[in-house]
Amino acid sequence: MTTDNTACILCSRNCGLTVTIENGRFTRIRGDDEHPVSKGYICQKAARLEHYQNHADRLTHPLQRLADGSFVRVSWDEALGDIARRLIAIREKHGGRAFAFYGGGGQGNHLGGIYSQQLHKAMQSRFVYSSLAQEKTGDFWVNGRLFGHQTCHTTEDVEHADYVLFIGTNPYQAHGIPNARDALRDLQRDPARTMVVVDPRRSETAKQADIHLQIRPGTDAFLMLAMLGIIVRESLHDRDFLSRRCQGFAQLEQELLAVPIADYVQRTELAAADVERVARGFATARAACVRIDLGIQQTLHSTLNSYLEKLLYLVTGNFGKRGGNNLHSFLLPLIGHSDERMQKYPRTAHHRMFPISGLYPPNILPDEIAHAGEDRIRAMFVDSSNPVLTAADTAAYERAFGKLELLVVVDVAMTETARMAHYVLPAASQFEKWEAVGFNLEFPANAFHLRHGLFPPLAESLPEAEIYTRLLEKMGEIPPRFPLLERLAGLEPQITGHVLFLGALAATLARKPRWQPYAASILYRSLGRTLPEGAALAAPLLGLTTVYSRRHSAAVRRAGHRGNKLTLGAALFRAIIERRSGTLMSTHTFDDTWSLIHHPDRRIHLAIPEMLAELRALASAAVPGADFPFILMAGERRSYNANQIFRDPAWRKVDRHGALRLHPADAQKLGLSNGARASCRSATGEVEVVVELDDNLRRGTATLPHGYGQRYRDSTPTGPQINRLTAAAHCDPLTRTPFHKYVPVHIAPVAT
Ligand SMILES: Nc1nc2c(c(=O)[nH]1)N[C@H]1C(S)=C(S)[C@@H](COP(=O)(O)OP(=O)(O)OC[C@H]3O[C@@H](n4cnc5c(=O)[nH]c(N)nc54)[C@H](O)[C@@H]3O)O[C@H]1N2
Ligand SMILES: Nc1nc2c(c(=O)[nH]1)N[C@H]1C(S)=C(S)[C@@H](COP(=O)(O)OP(=O)(O)OC[C@H]3O[C@@H](n4cnc5c(=O)[nH]c(N)nc54)[C@H](O)[C@@H]3O)O[C@H]1N2
Ligand code: SF4
Ligand SMILES: [Mo]
Repeated sequence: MTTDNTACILCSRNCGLTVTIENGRFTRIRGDDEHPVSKGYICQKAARLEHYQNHADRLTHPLQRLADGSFVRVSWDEALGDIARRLIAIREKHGGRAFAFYGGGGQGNHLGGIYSQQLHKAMQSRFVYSSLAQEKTGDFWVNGRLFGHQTCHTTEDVEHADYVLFIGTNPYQAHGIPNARDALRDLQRDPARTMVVVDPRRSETAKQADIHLQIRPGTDAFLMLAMLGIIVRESLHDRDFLSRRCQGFAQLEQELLAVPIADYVQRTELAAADVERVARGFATARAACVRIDLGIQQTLHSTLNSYLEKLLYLVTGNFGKRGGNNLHSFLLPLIGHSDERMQKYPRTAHHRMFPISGLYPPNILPDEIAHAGEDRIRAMFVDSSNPVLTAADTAAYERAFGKLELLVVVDVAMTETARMAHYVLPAASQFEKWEAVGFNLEFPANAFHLRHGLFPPLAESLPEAEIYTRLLEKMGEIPPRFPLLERLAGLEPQITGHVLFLGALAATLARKPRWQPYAASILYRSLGRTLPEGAALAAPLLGLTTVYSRRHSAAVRRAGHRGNKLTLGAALFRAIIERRSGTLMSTHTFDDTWSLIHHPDRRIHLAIPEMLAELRALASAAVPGADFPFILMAGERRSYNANQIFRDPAWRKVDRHGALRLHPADAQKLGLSNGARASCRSATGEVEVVVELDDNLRRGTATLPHGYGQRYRDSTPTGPQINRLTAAAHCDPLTRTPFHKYVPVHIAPVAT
């Protein structure tokens, strides 16, 4: 029996855990009090992690699919050798545009992504598709314009705010903010602080709120515009902040003054007095912040919504201050920057779609594979993702993936996507290797947690670092050993903090530019050999801590790390390797905000022409068609769903069917009672569901949970495959993020 530290991998909070292990199993899971952010906090889902670690559908060996659809076991050498040959052949014949990558990390595993991104470079492809581009790329695009770079990501200081506006998010279940349930309880208990929730459903969070605005679905853009209109008309905006820190307000102000407030409030079906009260309360609070999520990012006007929620805190000056919204620094770069106005970012062949933050949207992928053009996508890798179930239109994905000349899936389990692959490569689980995430989104204090492996890799499974490095070797991109670098890595770290090694690495890469894209694997194979057992794959962090410590040296020192200009990065690196409960990596000051802005004038550029045009067009926007009687929110976060991370349905303590929730009055009209079977049909497809009555819903809406529909041990799917109902074209016209929370459907009883 051993006790050890790790982190939960089920959502972006990655709470620190203290675990007890007996005979290769978790027997006890608690919060880790030493973790610098979560400080002992966990939710009920973490206790079930044994169902992720040990289950019957874990992959144990590389598999190759035969013509009849069955899989045979092959060796790593055979699998990677054949994959390398086929990739090279496709690259030579069709060029890099024939290759696409999907995924690269889920809720707990982003170190693997550092390695997998070398493969698209080897393939000379920029086509990276990711689930982030079905939720957050509208947000990133707006950040790019406001702050000058799409990596300028904002966070919210809920803990210190007097007034918190939650729009389209349910942190009680979904988390997304530090120690959500404690933070909500603190807000609720303090009479001096106000919590407002905008949600069509009386969610668990809404039940705790001072004010719940039970908005008509899909009308948040109208609500936020009405609030902004009220704020400028009543002169509640922060003139000093706007003139010192922003540009473009005069133009924006004209637009906001023209908002037909009464008309817009009416569209939301909220009471005008409530909207006024919230607009005034928010604008006049000492410190206020906005926290949003999928409820406005996956519904009508999603990119505009991202712009408007940011305007709420910017126009009121609740930015770059305690209790407001803030920029933060990243150690592990979760996202990139790709301004579509520059030519260098390739557009896709069929939809002519551009990347945002370097990512392409899953909604267009089936068309990019299935179209008849010579420049279609022919080969793909999918890693840490199950797009057949999680991207819009499952049937379209099944058809398109069936046409690929080569599909390789890297996963820990046999997923719906893996079942379609030519090769399935078994990854070691997140507790069988050192891992970390780039979800380090706090400000002013920011932490990083490198987890170490708790178990040996299952059977022949390998960490992604090893899989992709071996593949690059098979492709002839890099040699297997780097003797000079290996020698230097071992010689001097205690004395000079890796200075010699980093110098030699830079010289090697300058001499061999062909190797530059593969710095991660080179670090792994050289420096990695000198690190503690299992930590080799964390070697690329030395490069990242070096860059981070140069850029944010004062903040890194404030967090307690010591070193000079050359050695501070190595000191941070060593702290990260050694501290098993996570490391405080930086303590910024609120003044750092202005240097985190990328525009050369260090100001926020408020007027975004595309958004102002869409904002104006809202006035004449029709209420979307009423051919379908219900609006389905396809993908609710509940107490027992966690994306596709669990496959064994036994992990759930409740809601085994993933019920369709419906207002009792609607259910009665349809002749449906609790537990009845019903069909839910959209323009795209149909699923059969079990009904649960829930008077927290608005009439005319229904909800289905995210994260169901997996097959386990060749069973029929457990719970609804919700993306059989969603459509590729039902998405934001600019960023192509899907409207998963606004799916028009019919609901009818099923004869039993
Ligand atoms: N338990 C659990 N937690 C999770 C996950 C999980 O699978 N399960 N997944 C994680 C991931 S990947 C993500 S991205 C986050 C997502 O986290 P959230 O976005 O917070 O969760 P959701 O339940 O998808 O949607 C939030 C709320 O939006 C509301 N909503 C729907 N339509 C509208 C609308 O038109 N306007 C407004 N204002 N609200 C609307 C819904 O009623 C819901 O309460 O959760 C993370 N946490
Ligand atoms: N209709 C609808 N669709 C949605 C949503 C919705 O609300 N409604 N939500 C969307 C959102 S916000 C998100 S984030 C996506 C999530 O959907 P996906 O991008 O598909 O991601 P996950 O569900 O996290 O899938 C994780 C996969 O990684 C595998 N895995 C776990 N550990 C490892 C590992 O260490 N290595 C490797 N290689 N694999 C591993 C798991 O077995 C699983 O197959 O779904 C999206 N789809
Ligand atoms: S699922 Fe719960 S315990 Fe796990 S990281 Fe998220 S909030 Fe923490
Ligand atoms: Mo997500």
